[in-house]
Amino acid sequence: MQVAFHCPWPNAATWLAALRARGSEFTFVPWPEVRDPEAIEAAVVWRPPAAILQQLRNLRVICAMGAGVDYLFRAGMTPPQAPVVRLVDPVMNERMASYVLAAVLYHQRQLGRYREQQRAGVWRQVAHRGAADVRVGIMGLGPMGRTSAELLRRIGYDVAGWSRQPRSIAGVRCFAGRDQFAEFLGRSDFLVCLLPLTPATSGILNRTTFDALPEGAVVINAARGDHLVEADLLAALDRGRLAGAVLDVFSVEPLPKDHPLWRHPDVLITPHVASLSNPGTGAAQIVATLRAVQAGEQPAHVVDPADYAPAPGSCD
Ligand code: OXD
Repeated sequence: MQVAFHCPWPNAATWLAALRARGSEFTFVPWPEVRDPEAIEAAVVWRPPAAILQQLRNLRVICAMGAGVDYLFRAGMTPPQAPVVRLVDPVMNERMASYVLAAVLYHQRQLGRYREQQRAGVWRQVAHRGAADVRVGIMGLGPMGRTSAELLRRIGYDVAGWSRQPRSIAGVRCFAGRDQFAEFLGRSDFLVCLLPLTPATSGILNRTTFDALPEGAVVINAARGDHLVEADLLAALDRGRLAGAVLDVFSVEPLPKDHPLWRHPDVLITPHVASLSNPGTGAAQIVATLRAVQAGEQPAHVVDPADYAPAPGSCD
């Protein structure tokens, strides 16, 4: 089976080598070297230009090189016959969980404040709440949300989660659906967004959401930039409704140099690093998907296109 490969990342060569080593029965062809698009039966991609997928008319599967697949469902993007499979990787889940923990600790343990004090040579101890008194609310209880909730719970935080379908996680209070959203927000001192980006979740981090949080809450977004209405966040920070934000993802990446978020004292910015895909484990999952497709079987982790259709969809 010939497999087209499109990866704009600096470690693309490592990915290609990992795919070739694990799936030696497949012919992986980096996109610019594809000579006969009709012969390509599978694609392994990260944010490919629409023109690439449109030329691959005989695709049997599209393997996304990350957990989020929203970009593959933009208008005119994905050939309708090809199922999309996303990465579900325990290594990525752990990475996301440690990012969420670090973001919570940064605020809970006043690390930003101490950094400021250090610059001014100030020795002043600041009180902080213990984990049991910190209420963390995680939006999205897919594999990354669940792993994050479980890690925080183990450490002793008061954790809740919110998802479209009711979920059950030991020790975590689970809310579901729009009806329970306000109650969930009302007990979230930290609001963590790990939702997939769908028409139902785009812009969900907005003024109404912020106003439903406890005064002085902190927002953490490690999902997609378009979940957040940036102007609403800046306004909520400026009027003191929110105490801070930790942002890993942005509507435009890299974040433009003149963007006000860069300079806001209450915003901590990281450059989309919360849970980078891992070539070793990622290639293993992708090769398993290709083998399933070649054997005529249904691969694991196929995305439901209905969740990305322009009607209310997934909040997992
Ligand atoms: C992903 C990402 O979707 O890193 O995996 O953004």
